[in-house]
Amino acid sequence: MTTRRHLTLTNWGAYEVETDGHDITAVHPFAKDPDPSPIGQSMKAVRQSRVMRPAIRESWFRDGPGSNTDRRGQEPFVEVEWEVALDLLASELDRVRTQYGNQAIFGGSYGWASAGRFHHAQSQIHRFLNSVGGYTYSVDDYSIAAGHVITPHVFGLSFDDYSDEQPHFTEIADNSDLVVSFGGLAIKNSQVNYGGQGRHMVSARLEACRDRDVRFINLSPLRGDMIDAVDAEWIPTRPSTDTAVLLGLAHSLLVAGDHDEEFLETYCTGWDRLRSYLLGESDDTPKTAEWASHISGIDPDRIRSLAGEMARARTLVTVSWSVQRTDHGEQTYWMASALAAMLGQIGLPGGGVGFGYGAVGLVGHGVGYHELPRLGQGKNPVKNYIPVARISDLLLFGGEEYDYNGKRLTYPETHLVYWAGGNPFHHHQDLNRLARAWQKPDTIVCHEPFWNPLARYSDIVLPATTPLERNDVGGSGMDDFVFWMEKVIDPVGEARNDYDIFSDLAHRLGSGEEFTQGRTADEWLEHLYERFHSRHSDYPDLGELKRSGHFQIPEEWIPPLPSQIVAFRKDPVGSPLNTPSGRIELFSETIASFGYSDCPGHPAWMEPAEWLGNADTYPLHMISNQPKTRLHSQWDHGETSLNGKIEGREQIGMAGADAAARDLTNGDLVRVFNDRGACMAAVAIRDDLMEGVVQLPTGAWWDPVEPGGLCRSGNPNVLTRDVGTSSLAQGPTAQTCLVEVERFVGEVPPVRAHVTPVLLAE
Ligand SMILES: Nc1nc2c(c(=O)[nH]1)N[C@H]1C(S)=C(S)[C@@H](COP(=O)(O)OP(=O)(O)OC[C@H]3O[C@@H](n4cnc5c(=O)[nH]c(N)nc54)[C@H](O)[C@@H]3O)O[C@H]1N2
Ligand SMILES: Nc1nc2c(c(=O)[nH]1)N[C@H]1C(S)=C(S)[C@@H](COP(=O)(O)OP(=O)(O)OC[C@H]3O[C@@H](n4cnc5c(=O)[nH]c(N)nc54)[C@H](O)[C@@H]3O)O[C@H]1N2
Ligand SMILES: [Mo]
Repeated sequence: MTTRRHLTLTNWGAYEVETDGHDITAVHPFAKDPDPSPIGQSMKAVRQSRVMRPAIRESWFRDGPGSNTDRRGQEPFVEVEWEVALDLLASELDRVRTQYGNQAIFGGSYGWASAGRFHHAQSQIHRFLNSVGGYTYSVDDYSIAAGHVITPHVFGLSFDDYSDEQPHFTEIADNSDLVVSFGGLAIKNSQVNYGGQGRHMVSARLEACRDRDVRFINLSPLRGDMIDAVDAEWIPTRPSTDTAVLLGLAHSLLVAGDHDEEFLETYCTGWDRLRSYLLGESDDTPKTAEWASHISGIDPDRIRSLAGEMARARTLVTVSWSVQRTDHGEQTYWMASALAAMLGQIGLPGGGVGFGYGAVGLVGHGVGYHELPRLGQGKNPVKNYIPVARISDLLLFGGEEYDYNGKRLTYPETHLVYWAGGNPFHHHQDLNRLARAWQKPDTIVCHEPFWNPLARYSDIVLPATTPLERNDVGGSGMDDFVFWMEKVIDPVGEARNDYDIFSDLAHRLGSGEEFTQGRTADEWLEHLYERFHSRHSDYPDLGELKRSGHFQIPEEWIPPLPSQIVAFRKDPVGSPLNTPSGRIELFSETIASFGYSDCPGHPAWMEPAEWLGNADTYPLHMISNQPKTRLHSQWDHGETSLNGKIEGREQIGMAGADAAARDLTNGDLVRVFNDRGACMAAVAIRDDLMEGVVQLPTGAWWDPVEPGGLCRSGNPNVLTRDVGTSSLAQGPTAQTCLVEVERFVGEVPPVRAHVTPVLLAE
């Protein structure tokens, strides 16, 4: 038996994948990666739980669109020939667009899909749907929706542009004395990056900061959100109370006279309004350290002393993405920015405020954006869109109006949902609600490699290849590597590339030429790369890239990151910010003019819908953070993910006292529940978790015993709330969630998450 090795790139790093021609026999980390992710080992499961042939839900197949939609997820599938599936789907797409218009097709199709510049599923589906007349799309993301919407109001920069400008790690090591981190800087998250990365560097970068005596403080419910190597001080903080802590720090600065009045007068607008709110003049509640302590559980003396330490050092306030994935999540970023403004260090090296360090590997990397080959997506003639996390509302409330960032929008009526490269039954909150909303459309289509819950809950399931089954060029615009991703094995079963599926559909719907431009997938790769290479002739050509496997872009080739904030600091009049006032907006007339009761004109504390301050029926706050052993739901059936489970269930982290109060010990199977749903999990007693908080990672494939029933595998999204952050951003609020945990009694149902559904012959 001969084995071969092929280099590939994933969203969690690069690997050399070894195959005997059929199976994947070993996965070796990329030689240049100092800190590879264990997630890659799961790719050995490439043949497991696969969708082998096109499959159509039985009622849909027999009785047509809209039949027994309440049976989605329960019924067997009929396996059909590709030609049959594509004919049926093409005529259904045509029916919906003709009868209702293209806005009746929801093609937002949010999700991380896989690395690879051409076979990127989101690019493919959007290009295809545009070519057939368009679709209702989605804006923002699940990661940082509130951040995306609030940042331009405050800094006049898009969130992404602000993130590019915020101090990068080398600058922090060289200049910062103190990093005060809300939500920490979880190293497991930095193992992942959208589009991939050549090297995992965040641990090394943090160690460099430590070697330069940068002091770290971790305000978070989990001590493990900061690596041990930096020896951070952990200040346990109740979830969803960060805005109150930030206000308490701000008040402490103010009453001690430690704030930078000159910065606030010169560079900001609205300081008078925020000041009066801090002092309680506008609402009779001074935001004292005691007030913040009462809400957050942090000692008031520590809040005061920390404020003093921050004022007397070069301080960077960092806020993780997670802390805005919460009720009123906009306020955390706005208030962190306001606190940084009070410290007067915004625009100074290593000072100010930054977001999402460690959230993905390339935040704070300091490498400027560089171009890579990319596939054009065409133009979408449909103007309807939703903030991405309003998917259930879209399906439930077609025709109804809602607020979003100063606009009054209307949900269109949706008749067809089309997904490729994402998993709503992973990413969305309150899955039982989503499952009810999911019954509304006539037809739900997905391209999936695996029989995951999205595939199970679709009507038409088309088997897609994974990147291991195709050639591509890989890389992310912020990384300093480009990869040739070489096909490792032949497509599993009858799986086809998203591109080939869409090409055949486009031909059936009259847009074949527009979509394909007469090229095969491999011809597209060559075409895109050649076009890129004609502008960047110092890069290797495609032949050379194929031979070498990867190319490391020399640092001096990469354009420097922009620095509008630094320019503004130097000359606030000559280089104003792109806000209405030209300054940092501590009060926003624009936001105030929207008149939202859940998002006033300056940052404010508003009690979250669910938190430890109102935890009566459900006494525990559940954090559902990103899994260490997977990327979201991807490769949940692979070895790294399975090794993290106990008897096939996710582990729920609990403080010793909370476990003891429920007479629970390590490994016990429990039922985690609230009014929205229930799931099983296995107890893991942890000393790095604050009391009253439990932690259940996302990503287990949803596995309900019956519609609306107990999820056997431990998907926390059966418990989370599906309500937007506020009328401003309408972002997801997964972290705002109370639960109770009890010992599981009765017969233990076996996990069925990775089992293929019943498949019938035509
Ligand atoms: N409770 C809770 N929920 C959360 C979060 C949280 O913190 N707490 N975080 C949220 C966040 S930040 C995010 S980004 C989302 C992530 O949510 P998603 O991005 O939707 O999750 P993934 O599991 O990455 O889904 C990708 C899907 O694409 C499929 N796929 C991979 N490659 C290909 C391909 O080439 N072609 C096709 N057709 N399919 C492919 C995979 O099999 C997988 O099913 O989850 C969100 N959900
Ligand atoms: N291994 C792995 N890495 C990933 C991903 C993955 O699936 N797997 N997903 C990637 C994606 S899409 C994204 S968007 C990023 C997300 O990056 P983040 O949003 O930063 O990640 P989380 O893991 O959700 O949360 C990080 C920590 O925030 C803390 N936290 C939660 N709520 C609060 C709060 O209210 N206050 C405070 N102070 N702390 C809180 C929790 O202790 C949690 O461990 O991660 C990326 N990295
Ligand atoms: Mo995300």
